[in-house]
Amino acid sequence: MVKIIADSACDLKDYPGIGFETVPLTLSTEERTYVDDKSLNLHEMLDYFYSHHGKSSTACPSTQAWLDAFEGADEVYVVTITSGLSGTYNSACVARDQYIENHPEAKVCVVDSLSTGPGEVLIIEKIVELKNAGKTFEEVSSVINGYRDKLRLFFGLRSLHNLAQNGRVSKIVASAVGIMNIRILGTASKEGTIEPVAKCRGEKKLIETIVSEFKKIGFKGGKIRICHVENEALSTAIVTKLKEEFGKIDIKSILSGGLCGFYAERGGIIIGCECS
Ligand code: X90
Repeated sequence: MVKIIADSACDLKDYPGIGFETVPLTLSTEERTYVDDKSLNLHEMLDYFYSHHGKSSTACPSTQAWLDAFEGADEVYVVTITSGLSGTYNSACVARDQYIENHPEAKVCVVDSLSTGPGEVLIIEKIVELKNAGKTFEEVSSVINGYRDKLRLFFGLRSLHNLAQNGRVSKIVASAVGIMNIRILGTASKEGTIEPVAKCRGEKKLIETIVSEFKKIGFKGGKIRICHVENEALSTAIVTKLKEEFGKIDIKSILSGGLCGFYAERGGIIIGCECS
């Protein structure tokens, strides 16, 4: 049996027509833990974290959680959030080694997205496409990292508070935001870490800057996937603008899950695109 397994930072709940599962990260304060699975209520979770003034943190899936998801499969593809910001890739690799030790006939390929959310989605969709085209494990695993390297990720955030509090971005970068109406536009570096691009005053300016960044990287109309944190209006405006600029493109937007929602924060948007 073939399984495609991603951590919950991919923001997908299901993937009909293929053996797809997600393994949750968790989000905690000293008094409560949220499991980022299908039953999570994003709105309630965000309300809780905004009303909570103590420390909050997140944790990657355990090796055992990955092993439980692998069970029953002899061909596994795992897609994880960037190893530059999370231990998730590492725990998946430990699980892969253990699984192969116990099931010597099994094949497991772990892909470090060097990205998150929509970047993971694009990789998952590519694996599905290759498998549906009848490609073998060896064929898929030999091309998938090359595909990953052609992806780009941008994000527009209203606040970097949770990223800074958890040491994922420097306090200096974070202090630049938080001012009314300022959005920070950032990108994933080649190493899968956060790289600030620009500060934008208001969403109109943010959208214009996103378009100019897409031009700068030589975007030619590849696939685009978006996740937003309760900001349908911004995602719709970005979709409209990108279609206007680049013509007929395959572009889809979804609501974020818990992990990306916590870090990108309310109003935030994350955009992944193919860029050859
Ligand atoms: O292991 C853990 O506890 C998870 C830590 C995740 C930390 C960062 C998640 C960021 C999600 C923010 C904007 C996108 C940045 C992506 C750059 C590669 C969303």
